[in-house]
Amino acid sequence: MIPVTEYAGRDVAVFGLGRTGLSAAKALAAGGARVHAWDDDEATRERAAQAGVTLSDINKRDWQTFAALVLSPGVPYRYPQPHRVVRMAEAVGVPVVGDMELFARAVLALPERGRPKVVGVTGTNGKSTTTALIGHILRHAGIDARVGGNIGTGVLDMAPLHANAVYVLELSSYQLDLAKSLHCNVSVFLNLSPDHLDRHGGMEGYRAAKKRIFNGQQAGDTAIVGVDDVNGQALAIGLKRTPARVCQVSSEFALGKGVSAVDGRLFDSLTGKAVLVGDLREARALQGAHNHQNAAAAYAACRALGVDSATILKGLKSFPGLPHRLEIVGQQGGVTFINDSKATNAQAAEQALKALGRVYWIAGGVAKAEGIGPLEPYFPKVARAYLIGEAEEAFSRTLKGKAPTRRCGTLEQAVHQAFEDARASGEKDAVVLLSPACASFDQFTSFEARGDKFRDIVKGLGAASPHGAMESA
Ligand code: UMA
Repeated sequence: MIPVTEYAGRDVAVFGLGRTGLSAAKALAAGGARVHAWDDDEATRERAAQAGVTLSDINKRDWQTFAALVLSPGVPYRYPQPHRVVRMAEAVGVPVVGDMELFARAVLALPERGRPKVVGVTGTNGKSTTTALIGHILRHAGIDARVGGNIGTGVLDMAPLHANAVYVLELSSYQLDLAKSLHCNVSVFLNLSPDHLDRHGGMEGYRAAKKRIFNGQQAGDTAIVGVDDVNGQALAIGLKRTPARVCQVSSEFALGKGVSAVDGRLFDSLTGKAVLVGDLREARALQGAHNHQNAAAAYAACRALGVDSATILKGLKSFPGLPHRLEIVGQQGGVTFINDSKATNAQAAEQALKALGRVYWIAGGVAKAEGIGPLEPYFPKVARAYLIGEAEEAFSRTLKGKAPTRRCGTLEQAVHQAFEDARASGEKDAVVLLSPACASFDQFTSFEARGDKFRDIVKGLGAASPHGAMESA
């Protein structure tokens, strides 16, 4: 845990008692603050109390007594409308901050040479993989790298600050909105496409939140920008006046200056002279152009931290990958099952459809505004789509006449039917892909729960099958 001493002896409201709120409450209490923790959900409050957090109904408190409100990222800050507690805080001038802000200030409070290095990673897609990949390479290089943030560990739950450590943080737009003092020695911006627009009042607000990752950067820092999409390209041009060194990365273009990974061949042209580093197609867990851009960004970040090219290449090749991202969860009777549950929007599902050949595709859940229309170029690869959840009807309309569909309702039904069809097809190397292009909340508590369920159902197929046990991967 990273104790937060800034509010020692003062009253602080903590709202939202998921991973962020619980870790913030404990870190503040450890630093000597009087914590007033609350959540709208009763069961969550009970769990927090069992975890040792002191509850206090902040709706009934005099807000003038609070030094700050620590808000969880999942609680609406500005849009669609500020949560009640935000309005209560702002009405009396209580600052609203996030856990990343508390972390940022704890770092800044240290003498300069006692500060750890901070690497921030953001983007609409690929940020978890890139964050984990940077952490993996740094550890491989013998560096004390700690990985956390949006990837699943509240930043204040991470190991205490240490001068020689590197904190590699995945940063969501929600977290960046509430982290005005964050200084990243290395900032990575991978890509931008519409997502979470309801929470940012539209695309401009979303873009502005993501761009905050570069605020606070100084001379000697590095700003890494993915330029495979127009938003990244515009951003790279707009960053001309930053004091940080700007490094472009791409899997589409052979850059004159930067890091490129066209067709998987990783080139370092950071000094303006292109040097072949290696072939990413040998990196098992980094298949597909999107992963090649993630790898190029991780390479640039680790170079900025002084790791040599050969060590980085070894780290890229030994990266085991992350669960729920193009994760092979089983193979049976010539059918491979791939769990890409993290694909909660069309852009993320596009990366899977692009990287794979013909697929028996399971999709659906709570659709994003763009639906699956943008995936039309990949519909010819779809042997059949197995639709689940709220999006069933809309997706089946989009696919009508373009790819065969089956409305399945549940994930369980979808997996069984896809398996049956894939096996009956007699195709060599048939693939059943869960890449939903949707949030999971209509049927699951999270994309992780959805992916875990997929893994369990696939395992169950093996047990039920007359062809013997599932080979797991
Ligand atoms: N709550 C209320 N009232 C509300 C809304 C929420 O009381 O109106 C309460 C809920 O009852 C719940 C708590 O707030 O108890 C939830 O807080 P939270 O949603 O911020 O969840 P945490 O568990 O703190 O997880 C957050 C991130 N979640 C979100 O941003 C939605 C996690 O990212 C992150 O791993 C974690 O902090 C640690 O940093 C998840 C995520 O889905 C993976 N992120 C989004 C994404 O990647 O697209 C941004």
